[in-house]
Amino acid sequence: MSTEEKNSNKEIAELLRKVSAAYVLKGEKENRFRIIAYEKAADAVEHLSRELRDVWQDGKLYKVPGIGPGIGSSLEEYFKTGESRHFNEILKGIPESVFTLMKVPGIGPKRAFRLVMEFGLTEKETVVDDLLNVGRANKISSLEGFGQKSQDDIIEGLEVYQKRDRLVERMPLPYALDLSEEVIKYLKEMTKVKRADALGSLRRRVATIGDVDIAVVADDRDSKEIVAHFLKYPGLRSVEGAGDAKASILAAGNIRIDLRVQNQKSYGSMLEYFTGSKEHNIRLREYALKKGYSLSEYGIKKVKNVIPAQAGIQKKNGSPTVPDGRQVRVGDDKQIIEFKDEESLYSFLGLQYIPPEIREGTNEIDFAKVNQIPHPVELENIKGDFHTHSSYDLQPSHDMGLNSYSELVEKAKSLKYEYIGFSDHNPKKSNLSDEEIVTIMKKRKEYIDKTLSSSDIHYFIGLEVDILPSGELALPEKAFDYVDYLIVSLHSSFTMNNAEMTNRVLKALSYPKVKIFGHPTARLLGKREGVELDWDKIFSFAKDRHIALEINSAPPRLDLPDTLVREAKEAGVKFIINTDAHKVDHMDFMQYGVSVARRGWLTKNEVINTKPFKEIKNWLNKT
Ligand code: DGT
Ligand code: CA
Ligand code: CA
Ligand code: ZN
Repeated sequence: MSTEEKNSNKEIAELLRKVSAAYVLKGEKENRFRIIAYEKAADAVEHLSRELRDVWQDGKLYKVPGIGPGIGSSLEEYFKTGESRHFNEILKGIPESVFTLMKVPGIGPKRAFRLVMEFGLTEKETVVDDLLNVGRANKISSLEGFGQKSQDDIIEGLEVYQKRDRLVERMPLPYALDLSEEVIKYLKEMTKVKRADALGSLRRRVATIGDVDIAVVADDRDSKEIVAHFLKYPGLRSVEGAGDAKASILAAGNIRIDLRVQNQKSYGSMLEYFTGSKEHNIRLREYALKKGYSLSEYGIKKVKNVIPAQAGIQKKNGSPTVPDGRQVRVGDDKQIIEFKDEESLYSFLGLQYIPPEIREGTNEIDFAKVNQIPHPVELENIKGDFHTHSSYDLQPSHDMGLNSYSELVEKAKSLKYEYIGFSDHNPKKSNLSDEEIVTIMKKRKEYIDKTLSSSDIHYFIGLEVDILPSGELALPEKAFDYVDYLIVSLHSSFTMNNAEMTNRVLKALSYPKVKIFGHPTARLLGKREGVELDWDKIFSFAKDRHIALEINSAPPRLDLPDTLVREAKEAGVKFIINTDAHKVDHMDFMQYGVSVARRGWLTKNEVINTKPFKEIKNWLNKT
């Protein structure tokens, strides 16, 4: 892996992991809490959907879960000066090649350091090859504390590492979902597989996925056979590790797939554990511990005598029940309490059920304690799509869609929508005079009204308009008469400072008929970071002017990002979830946008396209 872009989340996460490893080297026992803290912080940074540096600039660094005063102040210094004296101090004397070796399966910080020092392998570019040569020359086995078996394991690990072409980037959610469905289908070819679920970040519907986690329900005696079947998955490239009830493989594209097999009796605990997030699990454990329980992927154990009422359980006929009446087995202190499903697990702990999408270790447990987790918006609540591109040629500034208005309408009907909005790109301004554009827009309206005169679902004529660098719109105001609404979007000139960009957007939002700010950060997952805006200003303007922020469901976008969705919600902003379809099939992307909304804690009340037609008309007329 090459060095990461300075100040990117990836670079920062790697840096934090290095510091954690350095503490391991300096004494695992004495530094236990530091090691955990740095790992936690690294995890949090890796899973952020915004750049940490921008979060810091917004003054919200300490709102990131896992970043406390100690790590936070070092990071501030790092962002300000490009270095942190504390990090430098800790990392002093540890060659970079140690950190490279730590990425090899089976090599931890201590062994990496020892091997580098023993054999003088300080070149990080060649350390993997160099160590492989040393191992093949049979020189590792004679080191004190290593031996033949260790040497073989190290060689194997190095070979696996070499085989990975390059470490894959995190992949956008929809692609990972497709892969998981394929694997689940394959696993279910075995009738002994009673149930299989995609867990981890997939189940939480995180915008990008590190690896795919799958859990299977089966009888204990069948687990070996199921693992063996998994290891024959046709897309398999290499096996990373396998045990009796779990295995990890690399599939094509170097995508890692982790499998766990567990029996039905304790599947609830497995679901919870393997869904994560890690941060949520840690908090849930801390919370359970306060009540005298210890939590694992197999169930809950009593760690000391607790008063049942504290744990939210009441005695009924002598044996405890969870509030919804489900029976649980509580035996002696050693006995494990098993949960078939997650509802009973959360309920046992006195918590409201927490939807997977918000299990991110922010404050969901506090909300669940007092029954305040809002009911998340669902795909079934969606009544229409306002961002669709047709094949109607209005000489657009960007790509046209592939299907006609009638075909889009048919698709909307098949999705049981009440209405649809058409938002072709604006006519290309550089090629046309204002008069020509007005004529094109007028003709388009006439065409749509004529074509769809007998349509049995409601339609709105919209347009997606480029926000020019000045903040002006790429559409003359005289053409506004021929639309019901405008979506304004950033499609060019992405590098501007925060203040300029904010003014640009605010200007664009202030035109009449602008009802939607399209894919607000303009990010492209894995390709382009989102633009930086003064979000508080944007949110308050949007709220006052009844402008919806779009949650764009297109797989490479998923924009507005979930963390900003939650902030915007708290600022009182309304949202609209759209697909940006360029053909009818794309209208099925709606589920991904709904996931983003759910991760942002939205209920259907904050999502405009869950409202009936009449309310939509009112909203469009509000200024
Ligand atoms: P990813 O793969 O980077 O997109 O994110 P996740 O959340 O899928 O993470 P992954 O695959 O490393 O682990 C899957 C779940 O397993 C994770 O969400 C929570 C659980 N888990 C993994 N490692 C730990 C751990 O060290 N402690 C706890 N409490 N849970 C863990
Ligand atoms: Ca995962
Ligand atoms: Ca995993
Ligand atoms: Zn579009």
